[in-house]
Amino acid sequence: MPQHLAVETLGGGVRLITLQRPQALNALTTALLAELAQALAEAEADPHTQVVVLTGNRKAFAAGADLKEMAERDLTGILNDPRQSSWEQIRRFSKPLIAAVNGFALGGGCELAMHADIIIAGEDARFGQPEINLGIMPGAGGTQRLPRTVGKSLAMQMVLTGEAIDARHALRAGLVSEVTQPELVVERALQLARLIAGKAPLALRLAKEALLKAMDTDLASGLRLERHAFTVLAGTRDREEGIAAFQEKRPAQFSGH
Ligand code: DAK
Repeated sequence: MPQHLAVETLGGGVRLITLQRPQALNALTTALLAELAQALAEAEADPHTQVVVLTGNRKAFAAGADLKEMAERDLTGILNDPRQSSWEQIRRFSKPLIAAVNGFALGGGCELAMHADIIIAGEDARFGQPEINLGIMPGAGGTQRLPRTVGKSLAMQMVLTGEAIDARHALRAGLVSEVTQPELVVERALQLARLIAGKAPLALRLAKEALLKAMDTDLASGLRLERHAFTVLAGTRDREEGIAAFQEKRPAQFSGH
């Protein structure tokens, strides 16, 4: 049983993971990250789970790495750090992942939100990379994902000043796709999750892979991957079902084959 998060299997192919260290604004300890990586690995292996929603609480999604733990830990061995392999496992999650963010998403918390495919934010959400204030810099992808998402100037501003941006700014910058009232964030994320979970699993997986590829490759390679993925899907039963359902004016029943 995880101690620092709650995992709920909801109907309709959706799983909800809630970070639960409210006393420390969901700061990411080694143990919490390991539990999260494990929870995602279980969701990955479960054929009935198509989409995962990840959330925190009203005050914080996550306020970054746990600074009490970091004070005791030698950062020079980052490559052998157990947190590194948890981050890598989180990165490899291949089903759609939606972050529902209220309050602080700082440092590793902002980087965790950026591991999600879609971010829905409450009006009071704040995104920032304050590591520079601690004499360090982002270590879980912030310097790479942030500029690819919000552009160079804002990414530089956030990382070099350590100042956070609010939800509206994050929306304008493309870091989040929707802003809602704080109390509706999880509900909206679950609504999207249920919508996505009804689609063909293989198409979801390959579409996610192709879209992520767009963030880190040249156009020609990305288009090659897209063509390849499209060809794979063209041979699936779910494609036949999708087209048949359209013609028969009924909802498609996808099987994942
Ligand atoms: N760690 C531990 N405890 C934290 C915390 C954190 N990051 N953030 C908050 N808390 C705790 C506070 O200590 C306080 O606990 P008590 O003192 O009451 O026991 C409680 O949560 C409530 O916080 P505050 O009293 O400070 O609440 P405020 O509303 O006044 O302020 C705040 C909220 C979010 C502005 C403030 O708490 C704050 O500035 N927190 C620190 C933000 C931060 O600097 N985050 C860490 C960035 S460094 C790695 C990959 C990634 C990373 C590291 C390694 N590898 C792959 C190895 C990432 C590094 C980072 O994220």
